Amino acid sequence: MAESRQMKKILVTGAVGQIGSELTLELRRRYGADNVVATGRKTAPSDELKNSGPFYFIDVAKKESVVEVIEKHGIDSIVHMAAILSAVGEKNPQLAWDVNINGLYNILEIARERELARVIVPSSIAVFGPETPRDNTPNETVLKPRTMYGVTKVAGELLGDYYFRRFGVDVRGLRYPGIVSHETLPGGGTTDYAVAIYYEAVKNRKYTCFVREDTRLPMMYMPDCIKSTIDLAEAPLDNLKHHCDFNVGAMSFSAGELAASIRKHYPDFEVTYEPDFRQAIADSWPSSLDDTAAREEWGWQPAFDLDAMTKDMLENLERKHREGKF
Ligand code: AKB
Repeated sequence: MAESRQMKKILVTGAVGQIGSELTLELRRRYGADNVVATGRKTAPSDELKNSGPFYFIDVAKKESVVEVIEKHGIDSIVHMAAILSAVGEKNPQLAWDVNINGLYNILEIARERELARVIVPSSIAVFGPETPRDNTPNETVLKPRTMYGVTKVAGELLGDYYFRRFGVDVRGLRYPGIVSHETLPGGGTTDYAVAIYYEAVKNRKYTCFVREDTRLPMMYMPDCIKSTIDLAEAPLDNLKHHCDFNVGAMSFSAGELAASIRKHYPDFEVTYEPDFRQAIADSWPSSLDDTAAREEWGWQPAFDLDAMTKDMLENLERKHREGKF
C-alpha cells in the first residue's frame, strides 16, 4: 500500500501546453520556482515560463530524456500533462499512441523504479463513448470511446490504477472536461471552439463554429482546472477511494448558449455553424458529469459558471487585443 509523501521537487511534462503553462506557474508560486521543472517537446516556452524557473526539451516517449532531467534536479513527483488531444489524435493515431501510451508507461516506470512520491496524470471526458449515458454521466460507467485519444486515456486510467495497486505508486488523475482559458491556446482538441469563439468575438465579432449550435459538452474555466488538479494532488491519500478516474464537473453549455453569453456583452456578435469531423467526436461525449466522488473524496467545488467565465475571458482578451498580442 502506498504511503503519502509530500511533493517537493516536481517535474511538469507538457508544460508549454494550454493547461501545463498555467499550472507550472501556479506550482512555482506554491512550491518555489526552482522546485518546479518545466519540460516541453517542441514548442518554445513563453518568456514567463522560461524565465521563472528551469526549462528543458524532452520527449516523454524516450525514457532517457526524462531520466536525465529527473536525476539532474532530484525530482520526486511528476505532473504528466504531455498528451496528444482528440482532434490531432484522429489525424495521427500512431503519434497519439506513442506519446499517450508509451510516454505514460515511461513516466510510471520511472516513478516505480525511483519510488517517487506522486504522479499526476490527467484523463478526459474522452474516455466515454456513444454507449455511455450522456446526462449526468456517472463516475463508474461504460468506457468505450471511439477516438484514439479516448482509447489511450482509458488505458492510462487503468494503468495508473494498476501501478497504485500492484507497485504502490501514488498515481492520481481526473477527467478534464473542455478547458477554457486566455493565456495559451489549446492544442488540437474537439472542445477548442469554446476558446476560439472568445478570441474571434473580441477580434472580429464573428465566428464560424465547427460543431452544431445544439452541441452541449461539459466545460471548465482555467482557474477551476488549476485548482482541481492541485486539490487532487494534495489530497490525503487515505481519503481516496478512486485514484486515476475522477469526473470533475463545473458547467455544461451548448455552443448556442455560449454564443448567447458572449452576446450579452457584444449584441452584434454573429456565429455560423459549419460542423466538421469533430462533430462526431463531440456527439460521442457526455453533456454533463456526476462528480460526486471528487466532491466527497477531496472536496471538489468549482467557482465559475458560464457568465462569470465569459466576463473574465472578455476582460482579459480585450486587454491582450489592445496590447497587440493577437
Ligand atoms: C479535447 O477536446 O480533446 C480535450 C479533452 C476534452 O480532453 N479538450
